[in-house]
Amino acid sequence: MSSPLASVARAMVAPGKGILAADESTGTANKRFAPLGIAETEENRQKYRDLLFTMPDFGTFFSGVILYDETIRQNARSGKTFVQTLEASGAFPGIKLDTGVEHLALAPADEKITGGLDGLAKRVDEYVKMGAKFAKWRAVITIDEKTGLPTDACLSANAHALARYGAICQRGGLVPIIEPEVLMDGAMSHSLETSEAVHRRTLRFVFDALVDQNVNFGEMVLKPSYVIPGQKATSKASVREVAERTLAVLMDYVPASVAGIAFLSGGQGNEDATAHLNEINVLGKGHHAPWPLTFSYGRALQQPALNMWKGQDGNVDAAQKAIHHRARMNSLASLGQWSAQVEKEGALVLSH
Ligand code: 5MM
Repeated sequence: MSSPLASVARAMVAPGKGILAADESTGTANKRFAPLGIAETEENRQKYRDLLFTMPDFGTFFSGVILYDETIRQNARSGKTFVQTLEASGAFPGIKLDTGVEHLALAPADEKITGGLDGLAKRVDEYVKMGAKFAKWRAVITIDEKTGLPTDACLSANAHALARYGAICQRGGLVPIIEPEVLMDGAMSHSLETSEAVHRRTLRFVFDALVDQNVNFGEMVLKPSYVIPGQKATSKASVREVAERTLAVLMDYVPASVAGIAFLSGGQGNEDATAHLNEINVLGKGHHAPWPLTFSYGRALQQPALNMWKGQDGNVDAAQKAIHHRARMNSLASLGQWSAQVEKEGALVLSH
C-alpha cells in the first residue's frame, strides 16, 4: 500500500520533472552575488528567488524547490508567501535541514561532518506546519588520492547523520532527500577510477546506515553526484564514460525500491550536467534501471539566470528566459530526449 510520503516522493521524480536546488545559505547566496556586483542584502535574495519561482511554466519542469530557512519565511512580490507561490504552480516546497559542515574531529583537515541533528524533530514539525513536503541534507566527501581521503571514519559519520536525519524526517512527515556529495570542483584532480571507487564506498556506507535506522526507501529520494574526474584532473572523461560508471555504481548499491534519483550538478558546466543526465537516462532504459533519474541542480540551473539578472529589475524577463531554457533542457534530458541540436535551437530562440 502506498503511503502519503511515498506519493510525494514519486511525484518529486515524475516524468520530465526535476527539483530546483535554491537552498543556498545566506553566505553561499552572497558568494554567488558578489562577483556580479549584486548587493548582498535580504531584499536582493528575496527578489532573486521571486524571479526564479515565478518563471512561466514553472510547474511543468519543476516538481519541487529546496528552500533555505530565510526564503521559506519570505513573501513573493505578489504578496503571497513563497510557499503559496510554489503550491500554486504545482511544485512542492522543500527545506534544507542541515546546518552546514564543520571539521570532523580527529580526522584529517579536509574531512567534514554535516551538522543539524540537535533539535531536528522540532524543526521538522515547524516546517511541516509551514507547508514543507520534503527536506534535504547534504554530506560532503572530499577525495585526496595522495593522503587516501576519504577515511572510513568520515564516510561512516556522514552516513550515520544522513540516516538519522532521514528517519527523523519520515517520522515527522517529510520526504528526505539523501545527498551524499563526492566533491569534484575546485582544486580536485582525482581520476575517474578514483571517483568511482569513492562513490562505491560512500553509497555502501549510506545504504547500510539507512537500513540500520529503518529508513523507508520508497519514501526517500537519493541525490548523488556523478562519477566524474576532479575538475583539475589531467585526463577528462567522455559523457558516455561518466554515464556508464555512474549507472554501474547506482545499479550495484541503490535498492530498486528507492523512489527516485535526482542528481546534483556539483560545479560541472551547465551543458555538461544536461548531457550527463541525458546519457544516463538513455543507458538506464537499456539496462532497465529501476528508478527515475532526474535533476536537482543548483548552479547548473541558476547560473545563466543570475548572470543575466545582475540585480536589475529590468533584467527579470531575460533572466527568467535563461532559467526556463535550462529547465526545459534538463527536463528533456531526464526523459533521454535532449540533444546538442535541441540545445542549440533553444539557445537561438533565447538570443532573439
Ligand atoms: C544550492 O546550494 C545548496 C546549499 O549550499 P550551501 O549549504 O553551501 O549554502 C547545495 O547543497 C546544493 O543543493 C547542492 O550542492 C546541489 O547544487 P549544485 O550546484 O551542486 O547542483
